Amino acid sequence: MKVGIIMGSKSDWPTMQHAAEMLDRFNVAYETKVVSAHRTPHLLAEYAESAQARGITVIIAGAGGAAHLPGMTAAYTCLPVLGVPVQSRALKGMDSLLSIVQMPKGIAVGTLAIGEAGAANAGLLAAQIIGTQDANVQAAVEAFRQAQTETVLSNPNPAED
Ligand code: RP5
Repeated sequence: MKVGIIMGSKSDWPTMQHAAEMLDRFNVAYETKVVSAHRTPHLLAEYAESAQARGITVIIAGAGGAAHLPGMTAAYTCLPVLGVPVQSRALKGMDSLLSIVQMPKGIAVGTLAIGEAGAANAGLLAAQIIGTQDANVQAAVEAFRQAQTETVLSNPNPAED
């Protein structure tokens, strides 16, 4: 089982690499590719339509501005699509967020937060989805969460380093 990480531009990679890093943490295989909804529309259709046959089970799609990529990808495949709004310069990612999150009824995109946190959580959510079918991945996610909890509990004083 593999995750497909796609993004509208190479300039999205500093954000989207956080999804890849999260998947690395859980030993989940993935592929990465620049696929633009408006610059390479035929490639987008071909990528999304062939994804399942290539062993992909979840697609993470990140884009900024008028961010059509996650919605158009979801239109071409029944695989779950997780959308990451990349922070734009002009509107700080509010444009990306609203254009990804406001999908009309009938085609679903799971929208994450703007920017790095959204990309990291997209990787985490993809691992959790895969974890429903893969006990090793689920155990790795549980261990990650346990370590996170322990870090907080063992550092209760906010004024201490
Ligand atoms: C979108 O336009 C991309 O997802 C990117 O976030 C934004 C800017 O792209 P570049 O002009 O940097 O290629 O398609």
